Amino acid sequence: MSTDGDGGDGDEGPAADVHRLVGVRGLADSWLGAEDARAAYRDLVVARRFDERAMALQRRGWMSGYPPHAGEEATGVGAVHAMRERDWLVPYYRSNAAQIARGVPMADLLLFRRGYPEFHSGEDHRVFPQAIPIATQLPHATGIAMAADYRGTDEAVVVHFGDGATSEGDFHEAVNFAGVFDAPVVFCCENNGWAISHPRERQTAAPTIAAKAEAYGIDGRRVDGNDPLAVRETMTDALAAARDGRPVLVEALTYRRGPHTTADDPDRYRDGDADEGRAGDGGSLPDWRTADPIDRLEAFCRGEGVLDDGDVAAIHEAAETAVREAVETAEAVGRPDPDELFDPVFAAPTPELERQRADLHDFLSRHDPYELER
Ligand SMILES: Cc1ncc(C[n+]2csc(CCOP(=O)(O)OP(=O)(O)O)c2C)c(N)n1
Repeated sequence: MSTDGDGGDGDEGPAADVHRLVGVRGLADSWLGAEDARAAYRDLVVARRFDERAMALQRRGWMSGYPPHAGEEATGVGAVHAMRERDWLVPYYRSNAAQIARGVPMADLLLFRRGYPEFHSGEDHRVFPQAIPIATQLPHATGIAMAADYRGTDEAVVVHFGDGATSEGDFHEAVNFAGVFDAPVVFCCENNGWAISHPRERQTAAPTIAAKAEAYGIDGRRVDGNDPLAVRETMTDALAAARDGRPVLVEALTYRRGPHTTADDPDRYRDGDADEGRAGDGGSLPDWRTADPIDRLEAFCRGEGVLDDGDVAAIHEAAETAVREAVETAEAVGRPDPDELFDPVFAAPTPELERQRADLHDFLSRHDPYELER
């Protein structure tokens, strides 16, 4: 697939450039099988349930903030299902679904949000910590890929980021380096139509995010980001190319349904009804706002005879149990020590850091940050 995204006639237009499976083909027209579809469904359901419980935990003051991913699960799940065990995942703050699919304990993800720095990573699963600053993880991903290449391994790297991140200098440096040094990395952009209050069409004048690949001499591809099977196909091809020294920029089209984070109120800057085709091109592509990845995959799997009522009920029940146990594990850990925020920053703390530590202790002596906890 090319980076072409600026219209054209008939099948040459942007819609034709978007790789899809659900709603377009059957499993018989893919190398994926019944168990692949079931596995994708299981991971989507767990990730959605995690998101719902995490939102509720934040609302009752258990953690200070949370960036929901409802509706975007398929991009992370599909990408992770394309990875090999020894590949590396470099996530950002909206990548919980990818991390869960990769095996990072859900309790750890919750405890990271609770304020425990030691619970931020997934070393056992070759998952880096979630990047909170925009795009800083991209040069890291290229560096990890270059290191894997120098060491002569066959490992590749998948890095996730939003559409807003593609406007950062770090994006340019990371993709440029990857192109020049043939780094085995796949840049997987989760284009959810918004960067907080900034809509996609104000983010870049480029016709698509994938089109940006051309400037770096690498391949750019677009995929239905609400279809984990299409994402898996695209990412599998992209990872094969990356292992061959040809990095790829993948643009997964999806939609941020909820607020940017629990601190955000999207009603102040967007009108859901007028938001049609924000991530896509209008016309023949699904409406990303309502094309729910779970509903779509479930209907697809039922049609393929891959899931029935009993399977669906069992998968939802197992997800409920897994998330409940993760929440119980996290809740049992107690409250983090605020000094842990400062201790790992420098070997010897700077005067400014000590001033900030004193300010925090002063604040905590006057306010109870856990007053909402029940
Ligand atoms: C370097 C940096 N600049 C600004 C911010 C504030 N910020 C947090 S999220 C965000 C928008 C990011 O949007 P996008 O990359 O599209 O990802 P999304 O949140 O939509 O998944 C911004 C500007 C930040 N975290 N880091």
